[in-house]
Amino acid sequence: MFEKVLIANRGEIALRIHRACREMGIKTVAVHSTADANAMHVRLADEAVCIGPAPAKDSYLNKAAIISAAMITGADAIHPGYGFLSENADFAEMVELHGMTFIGPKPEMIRLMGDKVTAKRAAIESGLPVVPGSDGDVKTVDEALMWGEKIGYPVIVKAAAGGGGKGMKVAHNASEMADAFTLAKNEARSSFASDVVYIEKYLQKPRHIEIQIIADNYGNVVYLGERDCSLQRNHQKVLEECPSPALNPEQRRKIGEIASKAMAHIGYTNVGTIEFLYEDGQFYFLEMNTRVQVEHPITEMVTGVDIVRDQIRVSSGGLLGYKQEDIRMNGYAIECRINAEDPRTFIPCPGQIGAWHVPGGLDVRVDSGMYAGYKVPPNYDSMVAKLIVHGRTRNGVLMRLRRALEEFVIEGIKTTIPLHQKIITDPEFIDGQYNIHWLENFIEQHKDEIVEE
Ligand code: MV4
Repeated sequence: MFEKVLIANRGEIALRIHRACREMGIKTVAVHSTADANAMHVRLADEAVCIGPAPAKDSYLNKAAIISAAMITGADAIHPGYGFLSENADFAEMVELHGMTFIGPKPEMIRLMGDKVTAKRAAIESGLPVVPGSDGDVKTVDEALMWGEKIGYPVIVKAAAGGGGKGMKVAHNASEMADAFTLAKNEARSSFASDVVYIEKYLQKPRHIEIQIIADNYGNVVYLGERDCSLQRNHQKVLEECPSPALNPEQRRKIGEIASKAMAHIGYTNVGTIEFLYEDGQFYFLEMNTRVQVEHPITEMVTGVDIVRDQIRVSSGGLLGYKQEDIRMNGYAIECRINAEDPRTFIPCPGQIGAWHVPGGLDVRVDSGMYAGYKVPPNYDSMVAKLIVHGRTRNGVLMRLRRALEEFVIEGIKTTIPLHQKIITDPEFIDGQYNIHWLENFIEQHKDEIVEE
């Protein structure tokens, strides 16, 4: 097992990793920017190293500074968390070249899944269902038109290097294809290093359902159920739930087994999430995330598995220690992402937190790096807390969530708590009747009713 882990991240995930390390008897090293000198992860860690100024590119994305900090403090592994360098294959390689362990999958896996075209090819080869489309990159408008005829409209043109919805354009018919293709290609070129694009049938009302998997280096792969992440705004998840209200146990078992088999076939190790679009009872592979995700706690609450602890264990060469038949889905869990934003306009509201009181009680978990008096810096993501609520039934969870949101006190900054309060009292949401477009329509229709107390 590792003796010392450097945590190459900030905020709640840095704390989450620190906590797992502490419980495993592992020493921790925090790294931080000058803007984060007073952050909780810096206070709690055994050691802390300032790695640069506030802009992420000079600190949390500064590979050389992070590796130097790890070498100087004698860390034997680096945990990248999510975002920042977590899916950077070059960084993972650099960590290994310096004789340390990157807590994540092998660099080749990160690279394979980072390119959506190669990821889709690997998905097909390993038996995952995919959206019908071009089997590789599409180079010209004529070729794009050919695929449009073949698959049938509407189609979507996507950047191979894509993510966060960038470089994505829908063509509803042949006359829209030239523009969609050119726009997607140009956006891909300016947002990423690559202008490679591919084409898929456009699904019009899918849900976003993802399967959590964990695998050790000895061929053991286990799936930990799914999360429904359909509630998004501008490709930012807002609320996630586990299990999905759209699946029954049989459908869950089927897709879970397909996902596990595919990961075993690819030789994937560590934690990972396989994203699917789900429409009319069918799953379609979308992409794979090769990191621990923001919403991993809902899976932990339902399965009882400590995902970050087990990730660290398998990274150090340990056995997973349980089999698929040991995993039981126990009840429901929902996570609300609470952001320092205006709940109507979503404009970030960094600033000093006044009063800070978190809800508690049975089956209520708050993951946050905030505290009373803390100054939320303007340089990073606006998420200030994750409220995760568990219960035996989905209705019970919604009741408990309503209570917990009411109990939450955050003064001094605006937050998205009122948005969550509005969402969870909506009849369609209560019925579980939603898809990836539901939240944006809901906000459009109800924004005047989203009010702060
Ligand atoms: C799609 C799609 C419909 N059909 N692909 C958006 C982000 C990127 N990772 C993939 N995305 C989509 N791909 C096909 N063939 C719709 C989306 C999409 C979406 C997916 C998941 C969650 C929210 C979304 C919001 C808009 C579009």
